[in-house]
Amino acid sequence: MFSDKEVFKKEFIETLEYTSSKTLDEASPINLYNTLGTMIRSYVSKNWINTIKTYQQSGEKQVYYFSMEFLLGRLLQSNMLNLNILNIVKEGLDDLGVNIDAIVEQEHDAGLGNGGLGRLAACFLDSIASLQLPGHGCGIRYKYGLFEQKLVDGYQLELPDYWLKEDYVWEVRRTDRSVHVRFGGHVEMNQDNGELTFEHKNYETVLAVPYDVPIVGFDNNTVNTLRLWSAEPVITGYDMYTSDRENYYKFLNYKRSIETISEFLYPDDSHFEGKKLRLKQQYFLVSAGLQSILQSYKRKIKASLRDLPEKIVLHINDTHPALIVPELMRILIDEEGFSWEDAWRITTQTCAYTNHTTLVEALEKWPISLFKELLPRIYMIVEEINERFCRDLWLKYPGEYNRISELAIIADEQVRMAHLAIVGSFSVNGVAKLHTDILKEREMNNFYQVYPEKFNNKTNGITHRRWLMSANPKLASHITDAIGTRWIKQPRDLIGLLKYANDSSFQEKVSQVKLDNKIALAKYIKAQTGIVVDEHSIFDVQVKRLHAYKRQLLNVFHIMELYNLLRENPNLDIVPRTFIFGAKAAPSYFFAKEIIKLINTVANVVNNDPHIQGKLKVVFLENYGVSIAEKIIPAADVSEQISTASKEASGTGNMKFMMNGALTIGTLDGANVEICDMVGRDNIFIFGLTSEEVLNYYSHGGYVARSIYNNDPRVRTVLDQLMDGFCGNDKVEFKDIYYHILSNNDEYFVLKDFDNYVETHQKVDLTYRDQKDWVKKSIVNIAHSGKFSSDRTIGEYATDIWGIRPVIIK
Ligand code: 26V
Repeated sequence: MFSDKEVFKKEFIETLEYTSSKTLDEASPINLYNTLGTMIRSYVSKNWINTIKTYQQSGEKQVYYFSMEFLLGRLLQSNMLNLNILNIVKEGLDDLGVNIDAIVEQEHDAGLGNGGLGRLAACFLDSIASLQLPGHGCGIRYKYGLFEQKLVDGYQLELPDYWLKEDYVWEVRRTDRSVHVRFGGHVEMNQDNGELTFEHKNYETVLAVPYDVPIVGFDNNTVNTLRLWSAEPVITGYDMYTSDRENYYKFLNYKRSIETISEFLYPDDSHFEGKKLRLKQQYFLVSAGLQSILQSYKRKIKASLRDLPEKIVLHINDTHPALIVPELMRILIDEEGFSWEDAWRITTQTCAYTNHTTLVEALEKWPISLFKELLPRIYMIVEEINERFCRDLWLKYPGEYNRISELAIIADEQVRMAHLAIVGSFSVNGVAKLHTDILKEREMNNFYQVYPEKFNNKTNGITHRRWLMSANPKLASHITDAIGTRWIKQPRDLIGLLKYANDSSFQEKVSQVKLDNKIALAKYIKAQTGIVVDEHSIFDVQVKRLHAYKRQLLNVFHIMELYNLLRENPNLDIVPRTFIFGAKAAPSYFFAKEIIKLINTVANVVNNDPHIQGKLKVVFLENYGVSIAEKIIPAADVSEQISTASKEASGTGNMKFMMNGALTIGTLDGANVEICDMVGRDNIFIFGLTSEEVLNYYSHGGYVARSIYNNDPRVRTVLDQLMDGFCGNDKVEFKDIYYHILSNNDEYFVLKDFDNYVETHQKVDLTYRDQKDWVKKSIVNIAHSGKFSSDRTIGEYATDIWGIRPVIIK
């Protein structure tokens, strides 16, 4: 490690010359980025090797977190922060006349995830390493991450996210650790000394090549591994050098078809589609990951596979990697010669599963025909798991056909992945208290009755290192000035800020930081969109994926209502507001795309109407992702967390905003409930139906959206404006929204919650006028945000589920 900035500067110049053959004057920003990245990567390599060795020698149990998504964002700044060298580097670069932010900005976000689930996985890796826990990530190295969003005339356009076009400095290709994954073919059963054996024949082999990314812990020497798998053809000399043209083209086709497996991330996280390629991706991840784990287990740990549950845990992040259950069974039975009973004991004591959604549309159910054709041996195993499970159920619930068919893993010609994950795991957890209660009492109640001991809650968290220390360094520094540094390793200590909630000098500092962050965001908005926003207006932000249940629509309807009021009375006394949106819609989710167009259409009208005296601005920032979030969240005054109660499993944006001092306007949904419990009703703006009320309406009816339309003139005006070309739009442009609300009876209760939402926004306005009161509430939020650090969450996973302990790396 560089001991001081002089050493750093010298090494920086040397590395620059070595990596780019350029001097500082000649170097491009990307040259500078590669130089710094290469330096940091090489600094971590000693600790990386050391961590792997120490884990091996310690014989401690390790967790492998299997996830189809890791939404890492950029790594340069967070790695420097975790290595405690951010300041030395910043000062050294300043001396050299180089701006560190300009270098950091060069890194392309690793967008290997859709949203909440993928970002959670990334926060978890950061916390696992920072708590010195032996744990690693297992994922896919997609060639294209989540699409890049462009707005053209207010419409979303998707461009491929070719994030690897520059070398990715953090990865190390490990060809020597490649494994084979098999697809298709058929299974032959044989009798061997009275034992049934299974032989997989005529399969297609795919080479899985791992790329390892170091995961650097905070101020410790731990460097864990995120192993990302890439699909390649198995090349033999014959394939390569054949002189036969036809064979050569065949080979090229084959190569392409193999490489498709790790080509792109599926961008639709709202709708399950039974796509063969997606199932291929899932098995590819699971089989490659598991083979490599077991190979290293055998190489390093002298124990028998019988003891696997004492040595490793396989975590299943949502049902996407649930094939790990039958894959482990396959390896234990077919390759290691275990009996079914022993293999089942080992498997079910090794796997643990997290559920991240109760939306039925997102539940994975694979058609048997597709499953069987692609994974014949795995299908046989799933069938056997199902038969044995149903037999047990029959003993528990004799004669209850309906109950048993509801619980079955295979039914209606489909394989139900959630059922497989629950039956094959020793732990099933939800991601917030309310979500877990809904799983236990409703969505998975029949499973809860069978396995009450498996169910538990682990409320989500976010890494305060990225989302506070790195994204909002000025706030972090004021916090440290006030309460010392202990909060950095013990985020719960942020509670010490409560003492300062009424302290004028601290309040002033917090207000000033917020203003500075708003000025910086205003600059970004101007540069990106040309829109000028008033940094003294309330920055009211909703950034997250676009989904009907997240109700961006409720937000827009409120803006339309405010605008209508201002049109009627331009002198209306309101605190000026800037509404900021960021959201990607799944490419085939037409309703969501219509909402993006609506936001932009309303923005266009509002921002260009001189009558309203600039009291209202609406901004849609394109291509929302991790790095843009890091700019937006520290500048927010108001955090919009307005999902239909019961629908948002947890939410994690809510926690990021709170930690940065924004006040939440939200429903009692997901982790909002726990945020509310922590800060108290005085420090959060809660509105809307409760989850119980929503679920009651779903079960028993009784809600008629049209009667609200008929009786509330504000609602009628807003809805009619969708259809009368008021926004200068084509009259039928927003008809789907209109009919979704009025003809389909407003599935997500937008109209039902409208009145209360508007009223609650009036409270926001009134509260903001008393700046002292506002900043006090803001400090109370920051003070209570320690609970929502992913360090707390991971601590709970480690003790309650994984049974792993910290290992000190010297
Ligand atoms: C589903 C699918 C369907 C097939 C294609 C790709 C794909 C990708 C993701 C998903 C499931 C998405 C589930 C999800 O992201 N849940 C979110 O998880 C967050 C972390 O626990 C939580 O905070 C959010 O409330 C929850 O919506």
